[in-house]
Formats: sequence, C-alpha cells, structure tokens
Amino acid sequence: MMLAADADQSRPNDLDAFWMPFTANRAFRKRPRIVSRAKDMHYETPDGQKILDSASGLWCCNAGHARRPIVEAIQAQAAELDYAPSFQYGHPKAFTLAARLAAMAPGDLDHVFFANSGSEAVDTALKIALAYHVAKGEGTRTRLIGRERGYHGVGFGGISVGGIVTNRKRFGTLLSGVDHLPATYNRDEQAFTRGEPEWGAHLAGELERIVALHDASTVAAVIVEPMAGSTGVLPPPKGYLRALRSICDKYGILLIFDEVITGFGRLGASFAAERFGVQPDMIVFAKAVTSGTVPMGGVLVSKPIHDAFMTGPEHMVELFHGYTYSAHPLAVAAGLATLDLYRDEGLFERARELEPAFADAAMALKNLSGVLDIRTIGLVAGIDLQGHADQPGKRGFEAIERGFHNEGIMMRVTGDTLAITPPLIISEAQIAELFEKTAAVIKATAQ
Ligand code: PXG
Repeated sequence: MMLAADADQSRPNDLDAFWMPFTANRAFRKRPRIVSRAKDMHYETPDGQKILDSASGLWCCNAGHARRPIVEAIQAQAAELDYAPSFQYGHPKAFTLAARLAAMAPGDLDHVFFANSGSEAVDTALKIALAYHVAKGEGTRTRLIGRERGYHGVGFGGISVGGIVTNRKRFGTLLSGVDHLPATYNRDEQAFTRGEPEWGAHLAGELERIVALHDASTVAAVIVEPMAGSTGVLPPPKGYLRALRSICDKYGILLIFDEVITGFGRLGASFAAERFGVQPDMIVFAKAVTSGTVPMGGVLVSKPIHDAFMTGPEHMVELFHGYTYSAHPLAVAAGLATLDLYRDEGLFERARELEPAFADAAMALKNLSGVLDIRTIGLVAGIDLQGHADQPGKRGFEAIERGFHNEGIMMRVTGDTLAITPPLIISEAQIAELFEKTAAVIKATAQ
C-alpha cells in the first residue's frame, strides 16, 4: 500500500518492504499505527497526536523517552569512538559499565558478558551453563530445563527452553534434551492477586520429578523468568523461587533468572532476584539497561562460574563465544547514562512507592465486562479479557487498534491479555489517565 507521498520524511510512503516482527502485517498495512516522535511518557504520531505509552515501548524504556542525558551521551560517544572491537581489544567505558552492573547485581554476580538483545543474552547464558559443566569435568550435564509459558526470546535456544506454543510449533525439533516445569498460574487459586500469589510454591517440586526422570548428572541448568512477562504477567507464587533454588543446589544444577523484563526497576528493585531475595547463578538482562535507546543485552555471571573458565594457557581464548557488537560503544555509553539517570532520579524506589497506587488503579477495573483476572506486581499489571467466541486474540487485537486510534494509548497485548508496564517516571495523575483509557478500551471491545 502507498501512503500519500509528501516531503515529510517522517511519514513512510511505502509499507510493503518492512516485514514487521510479531505483527499482523496485512491488517497493519490497511490501518497503520505509526509513531514518529517520543518524549517522556508519550509517543507522537506524524499528525501530532499524543499517544500515552503504557508499555515502555516494549518493556524497555524505563526512564521514559528521549531523556536528555541519555541522548547527549549517545551523541557524544558517536563522535568520540564510534566502534571498537571487543575481541582481543577493549574500550574504557565497557569495563566501567560491566563493573557498575556487577555492583548493582546481588551476591557474587561479578562478571558481565555483553550481547545485543535478550535473545542473544539467553543463548549466551545457556552456552555458558553447558561449557561450565564441561570445564568442571561434568560434561554429561547437557539438559536444559525451562518452563511452560516461559518466554526467552526467539533464538533456537530461547524457543527451546521457552514454553509459548505459537513461538515453537512451526520451527522444527528445536534443541534436544530440553524439559519444562509446569506454569505457575491457576486462575481458580490465584485470581485478582496483588503481588505474589499464596498458591503455587509446591509446583517448584516438579523439578524433583524431572531430575528423577533424567538423573541429576544429565541436567545443566534451569532457566525461568522470576516474573513471567510476555505470557501475560505471572508473578511467582510465594516461596516458589526459593524452592527452585534449593532443589538446584541439592543437585548441582545452575539456576538462571531471565530478567530481561524484570531488571532495572520494573519490580521496584535493581533486579527481581533482589526483590525476592533469591540468588541465581546467572542473570540475563537487556531492554532497560539502556532504557531501550540502543540495543544491548548481557549476562551477569557468578564468580565461581567465571573462574572455572580461567584455566589453561593464558594466550588461549577461554570462551569461544561473542558478538561483533558485544559492548558496542554507543550501547555502553547509553547504559552508563541510563544507570546514572535511574540513580539520580531514584526511579527504582519510585516504582516501589507507586506500586500500591498502581495496583489499586488496576484492580479498580475488576468489574468491567469480561475481565477474568487482574495481576499486579511492581509497575506491571496483566488483565485477562474474555475473548470473542471462537476467535482467540481478536479482542486483544481490537484493544490495540481501539487504544491507538480512539483513546490515544499504546497498549501491549498478548492474546486477549493486556500487559501494562509504563515508564517508571509515570506520575500518579498519569496512572489514573492510563487506567481510564484502559477501561475505555475494555468497554469498547466487549461484546
Ligand atoms: N527474555 C525475556 C524474559 C523477554 O521478555 C527476551 C528474552 C528476548 O529479548 P529480545 O531483546 O531478543 O527481544 C524477552 C523479550 C511483550 C514483549 O510485549 C516481550 C519481549 C519482547 C517483545 C515484546 O511481552 N520480551
């Protein structure tokens, strides 16, 4: 389809070439949703309509949009050092950012391996887990355990340990030797819970069954999101993560937290590991490390895992893994400026302080037509809507369209579930506005 060609370069005139990710491309081309500017809590369309960002872009712009200190750091870095290789060479800010992240992370997560996205970071963590066991002389530990409804990006590693059926079913046999824990959600037991549900810690015990089936000597690692995000916001049951930790300890299995969504203040702490008081062996991060401004991901790795690789002749590469853009200067500069901004504006504390008011505002939608469940934690809410008969995902899609074109809100949807996850700079008045708009969308899409 062609849009009217005009001199304004901010308006695309041909929507055909870009095959959009995770998008209903044909419907989009018929009725595009295009934003061309952003500032703080809002996007702006080419026509100048303001769109409230209820999703931090895609769970990444935790500091809000186009923040001056981050913009300026990226501009300055591009002029000073555009690119430097990280294979066998280094640049100063990469080491500074790694040290800052290690200092933020709980316990002995003292080392950082940089990637460029959550998917790459997940692959990195899984590969480190496998190679670690080899380094320790336990190379039979090759199995990876994920969880049903888990999302770990879209690489073959991530979709193999992930548990979202649509992301897996068309893509062959995936990695072998993968098993899955059951999802932790049960609406009958947990509906309309704020924070961690009381019910469900016992599901961690399923790991015992999986270990008994395969034998601990074949299991390398368990990977879970501390709060499952993409599947529709599932906070962990009370005691669940702690139970997983102790079973992993019992059998020498590594525990990886995928904190691509939960990292950097989303749950009112630097990492969910800190909020829940559970120490993983690795943390996968991405997204908000640069507040979404420049692609970056990475893995925080515990000292014992890192040190297990630091053997052999010193001229030898210790881990045969890495990306051309690992620790890219622009991403690193953006990361440093972002961490400064989070600290200077106290944004993680702000998320913690706003959590009760945010949960109240979300739960107030409970009695709207077709609301089946609402879950809240940190500055996140998941709202399950009754789908239209025999058309799963249709109501969710209508919510996206209705929100954008009629209510001036960017909604993030998975199936018929709304996931609300605004920038941490949101004001109390904007929380009220956000849920008013959400209520309008829910009403407009009810049948
Ligand atoms: N792990 C987790 C837990 C994620 O949420 C990834 C890995 C992959 O990250 P990359 O950077 O490769 O996309 C993610 C990504 C949504 C949504 O609306 C969530 C993600 C991405 C896009 C949309 O739920 N999470």
